[in-house]
Amino acid sequence: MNDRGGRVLIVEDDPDDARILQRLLGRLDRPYHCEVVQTCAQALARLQSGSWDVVFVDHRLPDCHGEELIPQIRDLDPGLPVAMLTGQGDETLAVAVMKAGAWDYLRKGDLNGPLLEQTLRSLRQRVRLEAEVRAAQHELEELAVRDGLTGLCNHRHFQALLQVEFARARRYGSPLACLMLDLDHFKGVNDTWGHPCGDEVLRSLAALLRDGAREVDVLARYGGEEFVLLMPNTDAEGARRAGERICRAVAATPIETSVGSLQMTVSVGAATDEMGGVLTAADLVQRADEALYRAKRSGRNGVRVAGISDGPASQPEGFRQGPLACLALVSARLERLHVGQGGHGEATAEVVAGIAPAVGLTGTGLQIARTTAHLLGLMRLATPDRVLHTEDVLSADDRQILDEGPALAETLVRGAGEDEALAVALRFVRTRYDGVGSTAAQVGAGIPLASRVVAVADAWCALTSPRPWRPAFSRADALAILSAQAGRVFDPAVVEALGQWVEGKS
Ligand code: GH3
Ligand code: MG
Ligand code: MG
Ligand code: MG
Repeated sequence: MNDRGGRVLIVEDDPDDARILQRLLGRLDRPYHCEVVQTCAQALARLQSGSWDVVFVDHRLPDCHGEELIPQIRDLDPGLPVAMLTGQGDETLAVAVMKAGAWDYLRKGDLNGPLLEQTLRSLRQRVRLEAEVRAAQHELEELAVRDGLTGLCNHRHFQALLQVEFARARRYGSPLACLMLDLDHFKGVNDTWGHPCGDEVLRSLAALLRDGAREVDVLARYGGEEFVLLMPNTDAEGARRAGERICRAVAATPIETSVGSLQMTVSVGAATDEMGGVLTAADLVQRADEALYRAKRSGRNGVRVAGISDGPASQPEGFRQGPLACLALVSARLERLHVGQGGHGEATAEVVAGIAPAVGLTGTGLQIARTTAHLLGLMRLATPDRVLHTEDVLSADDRQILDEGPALAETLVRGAGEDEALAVALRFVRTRYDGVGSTAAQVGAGIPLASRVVAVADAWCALTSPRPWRPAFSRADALAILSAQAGRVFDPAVVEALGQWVEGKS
């Protein structure tokens, strides 16, 4: 309904009443095109097939009451003005029809030109107001889910969609991949060309990513110059390929800005919910974030996949060329074959790196600890499932097999002429903090720091990964288990640092 009149549907079974209303409408300044129907069924049919600006509904109709029809009209079009025609002196009915969703009512006996004019004016006003409210609501809804700069889904909305996609993937047993993308050296764009130019780059990149994403993917601006892409039904290999495609596309596309065209690159970290230790949607994002960190460290403009070692291009750090480098490569390949429960060395090394700063493990010491973690992962591959996965108390023989791992690694390290400190770290990695059961003199702070850190990281990764006989422990439970053993099995300061690191990531 606009100021030039409009189309009116009159639902009225009394031909005289219908004619009066039609005549009055015809005499108004604005031309109203009227159509009369006699029943509810006819009214609904006409409402569905045409476009209307206002509906007048009689109270008593052959096939239903007006107040039964009104809610059905509301369902069809909540914004369509409906006025009820009532008999004389029936105020109770008037209240009932307003409750049913009518916008106004007219007493047939009072019907005259000026009253009709006034009613239509107030209906028009309400239409305008409702449209304004709807537009404001729409804008609010958009603000709540969209990022203002790029138009992509915002961080908060992404978190909601992530929960939905994660639950869906679990329900249907299909893999869900998460890619974290971060522009390389973006600060340089701001510093050199100014913040507005940086904004242009972010907008262009968002458009580029949107063009490349599938309909089912969820693409969001995660924050600053970080984006996240959720890919349903995508496994680790698919995630890697998608990440590589994005890297290539960004590197190959000059980004046009007001200062000229700029060449940007992105780094990508990918993870899937299929890898061990991913219990919650937040774990998935965290793994992708950690992989992104690796992608940055390995030189940017590339993809790293959580739980999958980097292979020949970047072997686990700390190995020199030689026998150990070969073994590390073999173990990385083997772990790749067992992504579900493998990746233990890699995961442990990442946890080591996470908690190291808080306990003052830096430089060479940190590198030794990370290498120790990788070697433990490698030794796990050679440990029979029977020993790794038993629920029972280990037999003496099995216990020996388990303890042999670090000892074998130590022998390898010495044989390969690697760092003596690495050999020592390996020797003490299974030594309890209180020294119980150890024949060596080293106790507490006498045990190398690298060994104490790896011991905690190793236990944490084992607890938070599922095993055939038990699900993974939640982070809170795993922390509680380790805390209960702090001071006896584990260095309390390292357990404390782990707690802080875990908290910082959640
Ligand atoms: P790296 O390759 O390690 O990721 O380096 P970088 O420079 O991209 O990363 P860093 O995290 O140091 O810098 C990110 C910069 O992004 C810092 C911040 O000022 C800028 N930034 C964050 N949000 C916006 C934004 O909305 N617009 C613009 N123009 N800059 C932003
Ligand atoms: Mg009637
Ligand atoms: Mg960043
Ligand atoms: Mg960046």
